[in-house]
Amino acid sequence: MSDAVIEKVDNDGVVRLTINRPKALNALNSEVLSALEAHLMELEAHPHLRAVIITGAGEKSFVAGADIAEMRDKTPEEARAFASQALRTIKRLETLPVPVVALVNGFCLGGGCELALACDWAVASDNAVFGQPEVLLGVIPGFGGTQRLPRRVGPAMALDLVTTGRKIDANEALRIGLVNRVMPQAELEDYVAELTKQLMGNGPQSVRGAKQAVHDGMDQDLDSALALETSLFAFCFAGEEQTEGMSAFVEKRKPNF
Ligand code: DAK
Repeated sequence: MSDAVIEKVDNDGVVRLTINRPKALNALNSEVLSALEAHLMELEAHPHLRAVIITGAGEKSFVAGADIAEMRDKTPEEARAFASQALRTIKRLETLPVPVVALVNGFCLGGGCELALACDWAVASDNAVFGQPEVLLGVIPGFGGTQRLPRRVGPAMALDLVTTGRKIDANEALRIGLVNRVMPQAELEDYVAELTKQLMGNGPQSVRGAKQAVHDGMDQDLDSALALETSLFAFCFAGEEQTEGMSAFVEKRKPNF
């Protein structure tokens, strides 16, 4: 497989994917997108997957967007094919049945921001810079930014970002709810390690169910979404995790999931 994306798997089922084009600030070209999709397809079949961390190589950038040089000469048909590949890949990331954490270590622009928006958690270094600067290049966000950004931060702030193309720092990203945490760069890795440890201490089926309820419910009307929640809640009682979790509480011990 291409080394445009590096995969590291640990024994606990935590997989780390590193977008590896540091000389181009990890911009997403076709090679990166194909490599990322191939890794995600493998992970979809991983029997013991517990969490995924996605980051960019180096200390300067998570992903500085889609590759502008590669996009420059595309025809509308080619642009559509490129966007379809990216949308499909980002959707695979979003629908992995485990928590996905974006470890945002620097520039997180355009397609990079859209990639982070598909993750369940975004933890940013204090030097991270966010934005959807596509309008400065004569295009609009094409990897889901006009849809996932308003769902994450609300339509007013999303419109501000996608129509001005302005960049925001990590603290503003935290304030508007684009990221969950901001950490000094030197502490980012330790924080994400702690976070994944905490997530993995919880029942894996419950975490999957909670993620599915939020994701699938967001696109439904409230009554349908509540019915979905009820089904997923009831389903918890069909497995061993609920018995163990509740027994552990009653017996005043830690659950062994
Ligand atoms: N694409 C290609 N190369 C990039 C890049 C990018 N997005 N970002 C950076 N690079 C490359 C630079 O060209 C430079 O390469 P060399 O000159 O060394 O060969 C290298 O990375 C280092 O960048 P700089 O020298 O510029 O580094 P600085 O620290 O000075 O500046 C920067 C960092 C992130 C502020 C700057 O590089 C920058 O502004 N980059 C572009 C950021 C950006 O505009 N990102 C959004 C890209 S547009 C659609 C499909 C997709 C999309 C839209 C529509 N359809 C199909 C409809 C998505 C669009 C985007 O994501």
